[in-house]
Amino acid sequence: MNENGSFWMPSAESTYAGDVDGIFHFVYYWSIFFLVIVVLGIVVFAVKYRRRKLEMTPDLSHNNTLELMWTAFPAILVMIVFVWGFKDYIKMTIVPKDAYEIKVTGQKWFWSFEYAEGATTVNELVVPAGRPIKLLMSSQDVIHCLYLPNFRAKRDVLPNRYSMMWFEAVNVGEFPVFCAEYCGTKHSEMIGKIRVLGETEFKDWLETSSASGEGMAPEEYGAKLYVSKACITCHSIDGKPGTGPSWKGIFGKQEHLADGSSVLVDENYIRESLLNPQAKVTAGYQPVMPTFQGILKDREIDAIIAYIKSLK
Ligand code: HEC
Ligand SMILES: [Cu+2]
Repeated sequence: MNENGSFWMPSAESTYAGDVDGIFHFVYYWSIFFLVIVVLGIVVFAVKYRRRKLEMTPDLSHNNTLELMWTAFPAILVMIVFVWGFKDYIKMTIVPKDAYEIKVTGQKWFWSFEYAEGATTVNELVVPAGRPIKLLMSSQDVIHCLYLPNFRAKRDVLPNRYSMMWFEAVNVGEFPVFCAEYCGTKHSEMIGKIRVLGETEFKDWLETSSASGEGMAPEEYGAKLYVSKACITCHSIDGKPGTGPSWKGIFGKQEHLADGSSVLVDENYIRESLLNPQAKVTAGYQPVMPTFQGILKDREIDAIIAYIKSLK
């Protein structure tokens, strides 16, 4: 397996990726082998035994050796695939005890990742290389599926229960993260990336990200969160409406709501829009704003409010 992957597979980046590819190629090439034999057999027999003149088919009912062969050989192959597959499945399913845990939340339509040290990221999973990582996953709404093709890792992410997945990255680099369970209009845009860092780079990253916002002006920090928490995917700051209303000049203005009433856009309205977005839905928009309850800390909400205020 070379660094850029093969024709069939992207590059292998986890400790068990080679095992997955091994069994995949085993099943795959045996299938091609049998496909060729069966198709060739059909063609050769069809030509060789086509009806030419009126003659009786010889009275052949069976052939013991042949039947034994075509039963035993596939049975052996199936057993090999079963034992091999089960062994690797167990390896991929049982999370190593010393794994570093990261909480993953899927919701329409982005991923968020929370670290015990306090850092949270949106659509960017940062992990150290050479250390088993346990992902503790759940969904805020519908079923999603976290898919890391380079790591041969994929598992459904469900509302109301946890699912788990682990992997250990072998190389430093950046690789894609997808949602592999159709989850609504923007399912195809539920894309993130996984950034694998060296052990010391990861420590540094974790330290700065967990303390982020300190020493920054609130609106400057808010501008950063606007991008890193993915508000930018639905809200513009130049007045153009997107999936959600633009933030330009909304602070202090009367906003029309879907139920016909109106409300003043102030600190409390913005806070409520973030934590309980469906409480007051802006007229002309679908109620698709995800809740950021549990994702944004108070400090971050304050910074976003300061940023929206600054967008005159
Ligand atoms: C998936 C798209 C989407 C994302 C991501 C999103 N929003 Fe929204 N947002 C909406 C929609 C749609 C509305 C209007 C409907 C409603 O009020 O619920 C809205 C409304 C709002 C409002 C009220 C605006 C007004 O004029 O009434 C605020 C404030 C807001 N969002 C802030 C945020 C922040 C902050 C983030 C990022 C942390 C964010 N949104 C991420 C879709 C989104
Ligand atoms: Cu999804």
